[in-house]
Amino acid sequence: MEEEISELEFYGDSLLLYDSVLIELSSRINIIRKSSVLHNERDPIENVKTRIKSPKSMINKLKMKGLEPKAENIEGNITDAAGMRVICTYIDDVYKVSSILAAQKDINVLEVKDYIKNPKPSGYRSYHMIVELPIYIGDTNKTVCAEIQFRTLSMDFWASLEHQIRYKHDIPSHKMIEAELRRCADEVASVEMNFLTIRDMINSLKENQS
Ligand code: 0O2
Repeated sequence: MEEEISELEFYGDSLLLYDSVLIELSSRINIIRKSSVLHNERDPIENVKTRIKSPKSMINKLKMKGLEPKAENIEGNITDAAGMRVICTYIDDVYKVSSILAAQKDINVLEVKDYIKNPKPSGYRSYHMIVELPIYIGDTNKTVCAEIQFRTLSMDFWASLEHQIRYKHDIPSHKMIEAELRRCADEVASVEMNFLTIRDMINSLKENQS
């Protein structure tokens, strides 16, 4: 069996840049969380995950774009070598947290894909933002890209299960399974809206009491 190439073997020196951009973004997200709590607001974030795209997945992506599968070809062609997933509690938290981050002066938003307003045909919902920001290594700096996926708990629940069941598996598309997964996505979204309504009802009851 062919041995998988390690991250360091494939990415070389760029690995430090991708690691560093994820450290930087995680720290900014942490500050947003701490600031909310300090101002007696609810923490809008449930958890944060980061990943460097696996060499195997990156090699496939480069090949699909007609590029030679080497790390030098990532810059300028592929923006999700570094990826962060921010799991928020409610939909309004997704828009609030993403806009706070987007407003930071040294962060440049290159692209936004709002799969919450426009879900993918699969039923996938998330808010994707491609950003670039300066990363300082010693006394030099370089602009590095990352993909941030903002989603709610329920969107993450659906996407994780769907990913395990189907996404990236080499199975022929099956209309009935696809329709069922879309139905589940709609149901999960509708349950989420119910929770939002209950939350707002509780908040207005609290306001009326005070
Ligand atoms: P991984 O392992 O998560 O990195 P592009 O990445 O630009 O070539 P595309 O489709 O234009 O391709 O990008 P898009 O729409 O922004 O989505 C890319 C990522 O979103 C995927 O990354 C998944 O993480 C997630 N995603 C998109 N569609 C689906 C879906 O139908 N189901 C699930 N579960 N996740 C989805 P990668 O690179 O494919 O994989």
